[in-house]
Amino acid sequence: MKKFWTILAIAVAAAAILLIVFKDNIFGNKKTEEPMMKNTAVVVVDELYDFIDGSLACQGAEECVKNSAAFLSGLEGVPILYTCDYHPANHCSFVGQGGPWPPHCVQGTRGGEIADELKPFVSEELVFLKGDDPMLEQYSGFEGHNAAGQTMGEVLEVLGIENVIVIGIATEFCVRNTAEDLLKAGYKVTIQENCLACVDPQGHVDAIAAMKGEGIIFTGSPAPVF
Ligand code: VGL
Ligand code: ZN
Repeated sequence: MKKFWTILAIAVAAAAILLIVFKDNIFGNKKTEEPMMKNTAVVVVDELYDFIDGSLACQGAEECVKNSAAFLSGLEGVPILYTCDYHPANHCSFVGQGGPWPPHCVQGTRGGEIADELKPFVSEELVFLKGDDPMLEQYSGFEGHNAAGQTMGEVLEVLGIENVIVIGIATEFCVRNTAEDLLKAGYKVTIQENCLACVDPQGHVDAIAAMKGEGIIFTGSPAPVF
């Protein structure tokens, strides 16, 4: 009889060990079953007509918009935030006011409109305007504001976002500044490299090298034009 109890004890112990070791296989692992994209948002930077076919048309912009639309259409349940350069006609960055740029993305003009291909993914409250102070250049969209006056930083916080995927135009100006502000604010930042366009191809290459050095992650095959 003693032998019976010994064998039973060993069997119970063995079953308990097997249960502990293989519990994820038996019951499923809650952690890895959570959707990968749960804490992720996408930020689409300045995919606006003046940067696509207008006064500041960027290299690779058509390809960038096409790839961006394909990328966004494959997402489900991921907040998609947009930044929009939104300048008054007398903005300090324009050549007429001593700045480096031709007039672009002037409020109320087609040049400041989001590309039609990306419109299906736009939610009004996730559009962040920037560069609307005539005296202030604002490449980063992180402190841009939506119609309700909330900044991108505030909205990302409310949404519980930890990972941000950045795409858009231009690599070496608004994409870089937005990505760097996100990184500084503590987000894990990934750039989808086939969804970029630039003012200057060498500037694009240099900006990517610098961003990689800072800890920004690059994914997606680069567009062949670069
Ligand atoms: C941008 C130049 C001037 C950009 C904005 O979106 O990268 N570049 N304003
Ligand atoms: Zn601008």
